[in-house]
Amino acid sequence: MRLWKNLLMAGAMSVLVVSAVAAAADVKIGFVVKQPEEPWFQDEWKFADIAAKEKGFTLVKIAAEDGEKALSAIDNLGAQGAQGVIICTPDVKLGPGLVARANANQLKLMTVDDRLVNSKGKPLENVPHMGISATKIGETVGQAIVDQIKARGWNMKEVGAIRVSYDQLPTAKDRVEGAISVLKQNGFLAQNVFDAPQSKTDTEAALNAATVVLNKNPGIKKWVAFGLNDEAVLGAVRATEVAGLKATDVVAVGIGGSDAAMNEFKKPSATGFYGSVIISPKRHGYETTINMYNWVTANKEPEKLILTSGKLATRDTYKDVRKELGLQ
Ligand code: FCA
Repeated sequence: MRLWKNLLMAGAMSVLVVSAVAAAADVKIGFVVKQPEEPWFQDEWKFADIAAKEKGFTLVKIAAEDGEKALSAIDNLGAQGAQGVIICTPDVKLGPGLVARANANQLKLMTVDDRLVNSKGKPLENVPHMGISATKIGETVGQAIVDQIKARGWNMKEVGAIRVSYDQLPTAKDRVEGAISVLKQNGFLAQNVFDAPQSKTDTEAALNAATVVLNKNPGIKKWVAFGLNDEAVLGAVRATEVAGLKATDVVAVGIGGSDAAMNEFKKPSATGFYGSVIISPKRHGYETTINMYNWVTANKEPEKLILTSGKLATRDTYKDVRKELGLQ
């Protein structure tokens, strides 16, 4: 009797296991990013791939550099029979359009990094989102800069700041404003903060924008720089080099910690790129994808808003910080 019961149980369990595996193999999830050439997004994809492999589902990676491509990526995923999509959109104002398109294709929608907004600029709170705690991370950038200004014995009132900006993106604005608030609290002069608006969020656009600021202010000999990511800040650093400033006269702190920053730290001598607040592509790639998988397979809806933290790293500490964050 006991034996029969055990055999029956075992049989039932194997049916369960087999059907769970079959379900995973049927799952298809899209991961759409706005800038596939940026190391941060490559890392996100890498960690999303790890999640897909672990659970045995298909991950479809799509690059969407503009709104048109983002919308057709959603249609494409729908046509392929995908059940969910995670997107870092090239334009957050596409929000309602993307939601409508995802609904029409019966796709569950989550956003990563950049949160969708409506026509009034308010976040679409119903779409589950994982972003960074932008203001706080910006404050960490500001504090690192203030500490270096003090360590180098500079007169705070004579220092200029390049604010590499992309204000149409709320997370970008929050990051730079966080940095500025800490600078001001420490006696940095508001009139010495110069806006360098990027036309797009890459190094070249930042270099061009920062060059204008430096050319307009030849009287300022010591500079700090910050922006939404490492690429933006590296553009400002390159501009200071072209302008003939020495690395010791520049304190620039980025956000990201992917290869863009690591390669700079690996250079034989220090540049003006003093540090980067390392954020977690593992959480943004792996965890978002697992959350979507659980939503698709177990109807477990993800938290509406998850904000991740960051940790300052310099050329002296980045190896340890990366290890600590599980990024090695
Ligand atoms: C935005 C930026 C990226 C990265 C991400 C977390 O999407 O453009 O570089 O910082 O937020």
